[in-house]
Amino acid sequence: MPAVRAYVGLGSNRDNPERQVSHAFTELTKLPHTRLIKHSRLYLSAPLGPAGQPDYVNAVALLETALSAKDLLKQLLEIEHRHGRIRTGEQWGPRTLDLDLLLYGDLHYADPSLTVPHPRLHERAFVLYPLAELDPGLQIPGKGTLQELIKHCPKQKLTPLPISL
Ligand code: A4P
Ligand code: MG
Repeated sequence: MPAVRAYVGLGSNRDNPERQVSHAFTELTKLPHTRLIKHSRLYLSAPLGPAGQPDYVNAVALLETALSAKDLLKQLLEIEHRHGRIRTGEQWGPRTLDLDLLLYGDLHYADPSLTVPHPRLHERAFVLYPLAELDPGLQIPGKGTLQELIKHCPKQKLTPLPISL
């Protein structure tokens, strides 16, 4: 089966976020018909959304997968579930683990159950900078070059965390 390069955004701001994200990397290595090629550093980022929630830890992973985009997203939602993610209904509220399918090859597709590129990717420093760490020359289908998006992205507090051994 031909493999597609897919980028996954990881975010957590509850229950030891660094550990949640690191553990999620391990889970990504276990997905069927999928390889974790590399991941960015972990970043501490100011929350977008309701005030009063803790800072997030964010990162991006690059996968090579033979799963369809829908099957891959299903697997990602299952990992979220295993991390104790409970959807409270509060939009952009705090979460133990959020996995977003940012890009799936050059697929450009919009449906409520799956939209790629992720619809808010271009306005989020916590997604764009880790993506640039992995692939600075990336083209975002329907949105332009990653470097252009970074130039126009709203400023946000974003600090790489030291790599723990
Ligand atoms: N869905 C459709 N397309 C996708 C996709 N490309 N990736 C559907 C993931 N899911 C996708 O997701 C709702 C439904 O969207 C899923 O069932 C799936 O079928 P959700 O995770 O319950 O919704 P959500 O994450 O609460 O809402 P939303 O609007 O997706 O939030 P985001 O965009 O994920 O943002 N601030 C900082 N600093 N760092 C963060 O990581 N994250 C958020 C959440 C807000 N503020 C943040 C951060
Ligand atoms: Mg989400």
